Amino acid sequence: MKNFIDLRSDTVTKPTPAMRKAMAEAEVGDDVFGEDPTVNALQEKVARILGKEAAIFVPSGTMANQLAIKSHTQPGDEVIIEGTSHPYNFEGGASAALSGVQFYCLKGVRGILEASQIEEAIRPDDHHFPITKLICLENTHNRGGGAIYPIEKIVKIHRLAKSKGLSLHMDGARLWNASVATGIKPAEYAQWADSVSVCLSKGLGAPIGSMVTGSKIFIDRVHRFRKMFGGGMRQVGVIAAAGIYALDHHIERLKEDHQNAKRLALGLKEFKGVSINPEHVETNIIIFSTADAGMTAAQVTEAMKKEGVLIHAFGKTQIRLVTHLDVSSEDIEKALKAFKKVFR
Ligand code: TLP
Repeated sequence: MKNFIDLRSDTVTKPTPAMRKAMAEAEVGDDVFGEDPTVNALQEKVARILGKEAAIFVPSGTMANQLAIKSHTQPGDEVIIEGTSHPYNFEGGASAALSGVQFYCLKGVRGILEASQIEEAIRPDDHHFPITKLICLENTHNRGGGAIYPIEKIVKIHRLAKSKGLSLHMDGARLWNASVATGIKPAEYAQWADSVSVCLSKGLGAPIGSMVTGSKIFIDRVHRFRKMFGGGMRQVGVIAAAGIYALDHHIERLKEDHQNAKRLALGLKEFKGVSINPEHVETNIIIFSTADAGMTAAQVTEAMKKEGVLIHAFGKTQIRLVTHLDVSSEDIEKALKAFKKVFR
């Protein structure tokens, strides 16, 4: 949407001129034959960054999560997951349809679960029950307002999973944000999970693309299912080049998105009727409630659009804002002026 300040998601970024140049100049081959040198370079790079044996390029974060779930489970298995997680809420029921698994949903605090909650949810070895096979975590947590999974909680969940013979998948669509905000390297997070998915097309600004990482054997299995799901692509180096460019140039700058998100949250807090805790804004996502302003999220969204700012209504009175590469600090000040008018 031209000339709008777009705070709906960090998925809306457009490739920069330098990224487009890298894409145009990419060497390509047929990736279904494993012959695309740019895809191979990207896969090796991401595996190295996450400290995993292997990585595979896939079209979307949804496919990354679904391939991981499919590769870890058998039909009828149970997957322990947080109730506001992405795979449970925003992937079209894919895990039921494509993997035949059921979710055991737990209530987290801003998306974050405790190992003790998970322990209680693990099924006993009894033929009445489904077989618990997998635990899924989301770092950062989207519906949790970009909440960072504290690493000590991840370690505890990892120990629990290993002691019970379960696999652990981390949806790291925004793991880069967690890493930049905490200084904890992506590989330090990734070492505690059997598989980690990451997105190149959110905060990092690539137009398309996600990765699944894990052991060589696991990624071979993902590769087979990627073909089955129709995710094998041909001369896809043109897109992989954008991912390589993003990893080289757009990770450190996520700090700016986090500062912009904090500024936005602190500004919003000043408006009567806005319920927000700026301390909860740890990365690039802001969630606030309009209930006390006597306005629905849809009304606020409509009014903001008239002011040239796009935002995302998340439920009846909840709004989500996401900062990213294509939103400057000046845009944040403009958005705050628009909110001021709307909440006056
Ligand atoms: N999330 C999108 C929407 O689907 C809600 C967004 O705008 O934030 N994991 C997480 C944690 C995500 O937030 C998303 C995208 C995905 C996976 C899926 O990625 P894509 O959109 O590439 O399939």
